[in-house]
Order: sequence, then C-alpha cells, then structure tokens
Amino acid sequence: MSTSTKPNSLEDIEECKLKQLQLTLPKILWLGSYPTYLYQGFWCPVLEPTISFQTHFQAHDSDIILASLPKSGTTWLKSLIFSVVNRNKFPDLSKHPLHTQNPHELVLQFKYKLYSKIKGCQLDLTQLPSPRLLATDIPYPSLPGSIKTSKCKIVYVCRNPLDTFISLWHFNLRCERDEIITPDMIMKYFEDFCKGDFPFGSYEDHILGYWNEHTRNSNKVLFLEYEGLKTDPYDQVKRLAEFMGCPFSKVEEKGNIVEEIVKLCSLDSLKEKEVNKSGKFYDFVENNALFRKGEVGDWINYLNPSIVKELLHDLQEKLKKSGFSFKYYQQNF
Ligand code: PAP
Repeated sequence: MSTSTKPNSLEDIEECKLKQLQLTLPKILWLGSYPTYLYQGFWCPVLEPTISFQTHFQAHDSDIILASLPKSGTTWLKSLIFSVVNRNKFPDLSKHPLHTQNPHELVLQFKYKLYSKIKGCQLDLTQLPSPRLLATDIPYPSLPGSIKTSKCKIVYVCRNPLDTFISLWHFNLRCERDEIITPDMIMKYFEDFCKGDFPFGSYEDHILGYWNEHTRNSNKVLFLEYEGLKTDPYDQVKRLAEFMGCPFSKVEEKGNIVEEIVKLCSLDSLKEKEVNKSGKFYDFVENNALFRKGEVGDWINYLNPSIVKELLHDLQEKLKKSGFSFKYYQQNF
C-alpha cells in the first residue's frame, strides 16, 4: 500500500473498514436508487450512521427511545412523546414548540442528525435536555448494547403492513431522487416488501424483535399500534405517559390536558402549521410529505385484495407462528 493510500487517522481506518464491509454485504438498490445493505440480518439504507450509532452511543437511564419502522407513526409519536414529557415546561399550549417546529426537530433520529456524516447533521448529544428523547428505526437485536442494558425506555409503534407499505410508497414518490419511480411500479415493490426487502426490515422481523422484548419485559418496551392510537387516542396516550414515568394526575385528567395534547398532535392540527406546510427539515423531502391521509385501510385504494392475500401469506404466517397478532387491525380480505 502506498503512503498516500495508507489510513492515518481513526476516521480513515473506520472509513476503510466500512468500504471493505460494503463490498462483502449483499446489496440492493432500494426503489432503484438507495444502496441498501443486508447488515446483521436487516436491510440497512444508512450503514455508516448505523455502525457509528452502534459503536459510540451510550444510553442514559433516563433516555426515552422511540423505535419504529418507517411510516408506522413515527412523526405522530414524536409529537406525542415530546408533548407528554414536556407538558409542565409548556403549560400554555398556544405557545407550544409544535406550532413552529416539525416533530422530527424535537425528537431527533439517530441516522440523520446524530450519527450522520453529512455536514451540519451532527449534533452534540450532551446538549440535549434530560430526559433525552431520541428515535431509531433499527431492529431490536441490533440496538447498541447500552440501550438494552441501561434502564432507558423504548416506545415501539407498529402499523399494519399494507398501510405501512402504501405510506412509504407515496413518500418515495415525493422524495428527490435521481431515479424516477412511477405509480405503475407499485406491484413490483409490493412483491419485494412481502419478500422482506424493506428499509430496516423485513417488516415481520422488525415487529417480532420488539414484540418479543415487550413480552419479556413490558417495563422496558412499550408496544403501541398506530391503529390503536386512531381508535382510542386518550387511553393510549395515558398508557404512554405511565410507561414513560410521568402519568397524568387526576387533576390533569379533569383539566382535559390529555384531550388537548391529543388534539395538538393530531394530523389535522400538525398539517396546518406553516412549518409543516412549507418547511424542509430533511434535505431530501419537504415536511408536508410527512403528513398525508393518516387513514387505516387506505391500501385498498392501491392494491388488489386477492393478490395481496396471496403475496402476504408468508409474512402473516410468520407473525402468527410467533404468537403475534394485531390487537386493533382486522385484515379485511
Ligand atoms: P417517517 O417514518 O418518515 O417518520 P411516519 O411518521 O412514521 O413517517 O409515517 C407517516 C404516516 O403517518 C403518514 O401516513 P399516510 O401516508 O398513510 O397518510 C402520515 O400521514 C401519518 N401521520 C403523520 N402525522 C400523523 C399524526 N399526527 N396523526 C396520525 N397520522 C399521522
């Protein structure tokens, strides 16, 4: 190796190792353009920040980590977690940060803002107030060890597979990319999804990883369903507050604070904020792409039920065999 190519700093060595790893891992181009690697058994579209997060992150006992697959209700949960935890800091909801900041600004995603190498995307974790509210989409087995061994809490939210897929599909149509994705390609990508090709998936492995940990230790992992939040937001938000160690008092409940937080964080409310209509927090997409319909069962408008039934069979069987079933979502095909 010539001197000029010799790695000479820790960063160079890490970069070199990463390049070598990338050469050995199976790779797909997710939606035709994102290099996505099969890393530790899941499809990882952000290899470098993931490894950096796994290597360097030290959890605090007071941390609250939101975990979810893309398009499962992350934005909603970010706004709810932030509002519930900080309700005493912002008692006047008319001056709440959600009026001027996108929920993703208030609860940072490890992959983009904390362990990304992109300039301007590395924030100092020591600056975050306690409890630190953070979010990840990597599967449970691949979380950094300190998240598992510390007393920090994990809030997991899942969504039925069909609406999750459709939501990501629409989001990708909105993302700025080199490759053109057109609506007629939907079936090809749905087939890939059912085979397990989905960012941070497979879908079923992601759910089962967190579900198993929830059944083992429900004080560590709270398991929420998007559809449950739609059906019964008040009870689910109370569950969330209790789990995070800040239950609503009787006085608060009588004062309708739960209802007010639910209303502030609703899709209709967030969609109307100027920051969410015209702002851009992530460089590849406008904030308004994060707020679409938010409906349960929207997939029926895009996918043929009899084809879906066939393609989804294996995924459903795997969930069933593991003893998992959705509490709130009833399959209607
Ligand atoms: P992310 O993974 O990019 O953060 P995420 O927030 O998990 O996305 O999912 C976006 C979905 O949540 C969208 O669903 P749809 O495409 O089926 O419409 C979006 O509309 C929905 N969503 C966003 N905010 C809310 C909210 N406050 N209440 C309910 N649903 C919401």
